Amino acid sequence: MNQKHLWLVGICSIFAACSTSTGKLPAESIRVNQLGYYPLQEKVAVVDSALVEQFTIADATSGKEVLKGKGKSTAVSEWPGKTRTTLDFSEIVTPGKYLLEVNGTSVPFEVKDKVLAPLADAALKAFYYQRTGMPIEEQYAGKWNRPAGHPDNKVMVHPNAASPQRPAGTIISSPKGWYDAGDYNKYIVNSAYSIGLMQSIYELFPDYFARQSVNIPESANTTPDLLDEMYYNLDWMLTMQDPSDGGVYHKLTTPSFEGFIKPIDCKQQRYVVKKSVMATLDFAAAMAQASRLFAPYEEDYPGFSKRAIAAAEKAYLWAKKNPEAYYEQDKLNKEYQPAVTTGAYGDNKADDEFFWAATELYLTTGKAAYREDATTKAPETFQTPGWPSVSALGVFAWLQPGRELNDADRTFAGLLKEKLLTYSEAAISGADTSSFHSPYGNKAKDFFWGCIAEGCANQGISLIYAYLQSGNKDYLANAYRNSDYMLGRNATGYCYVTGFGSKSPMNPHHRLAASDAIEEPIPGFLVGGPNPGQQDKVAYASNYPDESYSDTEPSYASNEIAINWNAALVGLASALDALSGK
Ligand code: 9MR
Repeated sequence: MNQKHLWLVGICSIFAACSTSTGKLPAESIRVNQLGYYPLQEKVAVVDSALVEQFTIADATSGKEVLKGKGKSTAVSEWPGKTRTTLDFSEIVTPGKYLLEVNGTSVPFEVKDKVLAPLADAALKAFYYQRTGMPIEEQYAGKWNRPAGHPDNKVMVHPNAASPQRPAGTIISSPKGWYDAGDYNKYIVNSAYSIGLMQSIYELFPDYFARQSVNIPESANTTPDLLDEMYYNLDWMLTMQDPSDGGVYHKLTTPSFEGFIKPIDCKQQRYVVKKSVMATLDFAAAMAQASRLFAPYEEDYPGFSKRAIAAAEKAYLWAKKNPEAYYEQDKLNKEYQPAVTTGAYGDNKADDEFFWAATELYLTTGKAAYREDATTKAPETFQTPGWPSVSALGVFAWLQPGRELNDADRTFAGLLKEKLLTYSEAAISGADTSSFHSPYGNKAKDFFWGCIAEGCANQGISLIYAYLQSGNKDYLANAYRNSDYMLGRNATGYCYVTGFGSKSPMNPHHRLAASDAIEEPIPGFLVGGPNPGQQDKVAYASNYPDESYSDTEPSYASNEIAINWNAALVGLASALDALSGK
């Protein structure tokens, strides 16, 4: 920077400082959880200014002041020019509507019971909107109804997936399932992982989900809606298993992404591609877990629990025989036509998938061979879940409260618990004085493609397991802080879920929403969020990692929606709602 620029920056910051200390703050600079706070939850706002000395809280209806407090300045952020102030009004425990006033500017917030329940419901309902191969009807979807798209009853075996029983060009039927994301393809790795994460949370809070009703076609049956929704995709996944050997095709896809057109206008041929070890193991894990969870629901899903475990065992056998069958799209494209350029979900480390699959198979069948594999593939350290890193799902399964374990298994689970608690202790350290008063969101490495789900929400979910294992409420409080971050108390001031909050994404990278001629996006979807990679090359307003977000449709790197991200949203919102009395 040259001298002249330095001088200008100096003058500007003095001017900014003076105008903030004396004049009004823009309302935008006051960041709250835009959905509100539970009565017993810690309540904090963050102001994008270092110069807030005091604040007041008034009852929004009567205008009467109910609290006066002082701001606490937070640690200076990693990025220049960003010093913020934290306002703590946790003393407000009475449900109601309030106004937070800072330097003459007011923003509303709410305190209420069940504050995240509508979000948890909408997050699950989002999967219904993503269903392929059936009409999305008005009685369930309101104005977002649409005719059935992508029947997937004439899917072609791609040359890279050819086998003696199914040569290239063989036509198979592989209907149902969810669209993966903003695109229209169906990917086993991401599907199975998303189901695994949601089924884990279901296993934690079965009573919560038994009471939930989100108005989907199966809501009237006796199975909880969450499981009904999982079934719609599990049923598709079963068709992706090659019956001759148990291997699972990596994905069902068009060669290249479709345009921003309606599902019914899509005409490209769809293919199943090479069977991969990742898809096969993730499939095995989710099916083995589903087999346990669906066992009580034989009436609605006759025979499924048995079918699921048989499919899982067959898949696992295939994976043991093909442990290096990675899906390497670029390599395959050099050998086979047509080239496939859609999402790769490539991953060349299978230990975590073996660990998760062996764990679920052991917990469902009790067979010693699976236990042996699970213990040898156990992770060295705890890592929060994400589609390429699924060991946490295995850890969660071992740590399921109330699971009956023998002594040896209890010892093994104890080791995993230690790893989870070591991770959690490090994660929450410093959160109290950090810029956003949260364990997530204070370091550059927190921001990447899909980080609001796979970084922020999944850290929250991990902390919930740590709380349930240890009883330490700090972990739970920090999980709530991550939900505050996701819902508005963050660097951009966005509540990152469509249809929720006062400032939320209007232009997600979502083909269904973009082609439906309805102004509002389909509600209940978590977008990927700030991503300094900015791979989509759209114009971002800032290059700071936590501000690298663009609410524009072409921004696939920061503003897409995806089933794995919504799985994280279902998990965090449902768990926090279920635990809100604690
Ligand atoms: O979630 C995926 C992210 O971790 C990767 O960095 C990114 C680029 O490979 O792909 C993301 O997944 C996309 C998938 O490949 C295709 N459907 C849309 C997904 C969300 O962007």
